Amino acid sequence: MYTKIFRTVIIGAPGSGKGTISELIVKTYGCLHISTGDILRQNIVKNTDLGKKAKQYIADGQLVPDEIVTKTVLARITEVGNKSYILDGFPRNIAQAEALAAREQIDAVITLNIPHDVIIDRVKNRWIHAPSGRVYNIGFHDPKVPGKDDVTGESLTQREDDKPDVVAKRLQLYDELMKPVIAWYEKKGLVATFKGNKTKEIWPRVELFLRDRMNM
Ligand code: G5P
Ligand code: MG
Repeated sequence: MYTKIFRTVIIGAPGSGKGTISELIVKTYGCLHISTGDILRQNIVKNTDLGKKAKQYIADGQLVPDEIVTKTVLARITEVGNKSYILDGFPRNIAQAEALAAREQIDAVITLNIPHDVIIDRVKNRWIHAPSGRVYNIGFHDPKVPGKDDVTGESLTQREDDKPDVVAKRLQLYDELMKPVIAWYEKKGLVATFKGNKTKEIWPRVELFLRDRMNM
């Protein structure tokens, strides 16, 4: 367990493995995983005001408006307090990056660079347990009982935004909006990029990078 506070942002296209790598970071370094997508989907399941506002944007593969997401994520960071975390899905544009920088000092930015054709194949097989954010993938990380969450036994669902036309839109939006965000963090000397087709090849490199940055 790492004892100093270390704040990491993870950036990557839809389906690139941000959630999967974040969970490995959580298990290895004991930090918290803050995923804006998971927070929004949990609110949709609970039918909260936030969930009602976010639902259509997510289903259409569009960004939820900045003021809603930024307020939500900063509130979550306040709740977390002085703890290390990995921030997954935020920032999504320069305005969000600036709002985060005004509030928090980020120690490292991990970017995942996975070919789009690999991503398109992966998300077809993704199943989730929306209330918890647990993610499965047929043939890569299967649930113990087909179609059921390992912990609760509840039914798994597919994400509305994993339909092929929405995935294509999300990939395009990612390329357009995130290149400037990555360049913005590069100027600050924070970025490490990890290229590959498989999480099992990428994770050992991410682990070494973090170990080095944390001076462990
Ligand atoms: P999200 O939830 O942030 P995305 O699009 O950024 O969504 P996503 O789809 O959650 O990212 P991921 O987390 O990068 O993908 O990938 P993952 O779930 O870990 O892995 C993908 C699949 O591949 C999984 O099934 C996993 O098991 C499998 N997998 C992993 N590694 C391997 C491997 O090596 N091999 C194989 N075969 N499979 C593997 O955002 C969703 C929406 O919320 C809104 C937007 O509308 C957004 O579109 N939103 C925001 N809006 C505004 N501002 C923000 N900051 C927002 N954040 C979210
Ligand atoms: Mg995710």
